[in-house]
Amino acid sequence: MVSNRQVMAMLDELVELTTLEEGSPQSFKVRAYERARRAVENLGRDLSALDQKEIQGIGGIGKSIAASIAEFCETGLVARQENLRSKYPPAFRELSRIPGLGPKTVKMIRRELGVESLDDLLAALADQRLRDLPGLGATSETKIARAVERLGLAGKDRRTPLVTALPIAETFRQDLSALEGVVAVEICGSARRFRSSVADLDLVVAADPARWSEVMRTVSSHPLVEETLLSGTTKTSVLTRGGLAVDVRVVAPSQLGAAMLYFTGSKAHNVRLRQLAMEQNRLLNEYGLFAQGEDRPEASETETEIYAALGMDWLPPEIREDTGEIEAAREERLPRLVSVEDIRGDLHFHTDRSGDGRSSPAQMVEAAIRAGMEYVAITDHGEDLAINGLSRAEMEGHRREIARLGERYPGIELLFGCELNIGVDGDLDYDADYRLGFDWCVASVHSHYDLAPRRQTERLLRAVADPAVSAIGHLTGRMLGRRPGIEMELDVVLEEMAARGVALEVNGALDRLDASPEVVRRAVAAGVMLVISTDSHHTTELMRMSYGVSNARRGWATAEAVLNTLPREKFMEVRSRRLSG
Ligand code: DGT
Ligand code: CA
Ligand code: CA
Ligand code: ZN
Repeated sequence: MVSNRQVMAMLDELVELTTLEEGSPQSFKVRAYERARRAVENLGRDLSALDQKEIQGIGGIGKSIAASIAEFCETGLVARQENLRSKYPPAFRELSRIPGLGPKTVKMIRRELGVESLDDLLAALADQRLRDLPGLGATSETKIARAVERLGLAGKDRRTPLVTALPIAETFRQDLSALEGVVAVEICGSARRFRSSVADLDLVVAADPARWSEVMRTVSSHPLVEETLLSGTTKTSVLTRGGLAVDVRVVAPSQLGAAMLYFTGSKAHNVRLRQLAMEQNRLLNEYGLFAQGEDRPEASETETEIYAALGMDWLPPEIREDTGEIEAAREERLPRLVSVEDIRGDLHFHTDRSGDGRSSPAQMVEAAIRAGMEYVAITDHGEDLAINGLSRAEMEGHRREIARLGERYPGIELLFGCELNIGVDGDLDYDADYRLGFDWCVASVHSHYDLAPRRQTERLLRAVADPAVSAIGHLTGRMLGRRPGIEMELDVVLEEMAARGVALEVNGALDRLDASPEVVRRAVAAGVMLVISTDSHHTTELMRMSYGVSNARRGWATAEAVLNTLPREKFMEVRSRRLSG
């Protein structure tokens, strides 16, 4: 049976393919697929239970896309998608994800230079063949080469961003969990450790051994799978159509903890644990922890039992990198990392008053209440963000609406906020006085990603120095796998933020995860407060909080380091103290 998630993956791929075909992400057809994808995302029912007429009745889905969805639900394939796939194979599609290479450009270099893959592109760059093409030049050649390098696209260590990999992992998890005899399906490897990119996915399935072959068959014949790379009785490796490798292992339920521990890694963490076991005359492997010469494990069913037997508390996967976590746990000085239950508020939050927001203020507030938030800062875009922002007059209407909502929902504190755009020289929206009228401002970079680090530093310092600014949003502006972030003198910026009491945002959007864990760790060390925010533009995006939390945990953040773990009264008090200087 086809899941809604699989339909969404199909529509995502059609967005990408059609962008190439039409030569623009703004084309009418591309937008129709995007609209349909959102409609499916927000649909509370299973698509596979509907016929074509009923699908067409869903708002946002037109006749021809409804037919494609019905075709997909029936056959697992869509003719249009198959045609485009053969026209634009995965190796070619990868090129269009490089910043500076739009769909028109990749098609031109294919036509003019025969560039079909990354290797071809690297060769063309090496021979300086791009600079003679219309619209390109030596500068664009350098930019493209640098983007390829910084995205880590070159060579064997090619990685897939978590934002692409996680939905695939979740699809396998759901589909395998539904099988008879399957007790648990756990996403392990670097995805569980929440690295922002993965080389491959690692899944561990605990199942009745009588059902193992059925599990392996289901993996190989999964609709997302292009090719089986390896198939055995307990391990199958497959390649998805998008080119991501997935390793699936089945184990007996009694061995689940040992397998999870082993396949979560990291390798360095595992090596240290095994050494530790050896020093205690024990053996640790993927089947369990064994006393010397024994066949029956001392511990194997849960990770907690194994860690306990080794003399430590369970370690959060996000910090299993051998950067001091094992010593800290053994000496009982491991900090208690922030968890999603600690979070009381969301401080970067949009409504449809921003051009890119998609739910009304009332819907967003109700969603925040459902998510258990005690306070939110509604931070729609300021006027400078050309297509999305609110003029001063619109902001005033918005202010009144938020005040009305505040009266209607006394259970939640609504802060009237703004996401200020940081201009090329650090200038901000509106004027200094007007900005001070907001309850909470997050200031973020949305343009000019290529300035020299010195200029980026100055730009940020100016924004940080503005008394209206409470937090810096998505610090580098990176889009994982698509756009490297800005480069700056990080320590200088963090020092200024600490001095002025400006918080650093950890943005929960999976394609941002900005600030990165490395920056989080340095920020906390520099005395900068953190805020973890969802940057939601729709009611379905509040769940990003858990991603932001995981990313902050990778940077060893505790609840005390995160401002929005404070209860409502305490938070309001701290905020007004800062405002009064
Ligand atoms: P990546 O590169 O993003 O796929 O990162 P991981 O950590 O998922 O690496 P992967 O897929 O090669 O292996 C998954 C886990 O399996 C790894 O985190 C630890 C474990 N593992 C793999 N190879 C070894 C090994 O040679 N020794 C030990 N102790 N563990 C290993
Ligand atoms: Ca992996
Ligand atoms: Ca692997
Ligand atoms: Zn935003």
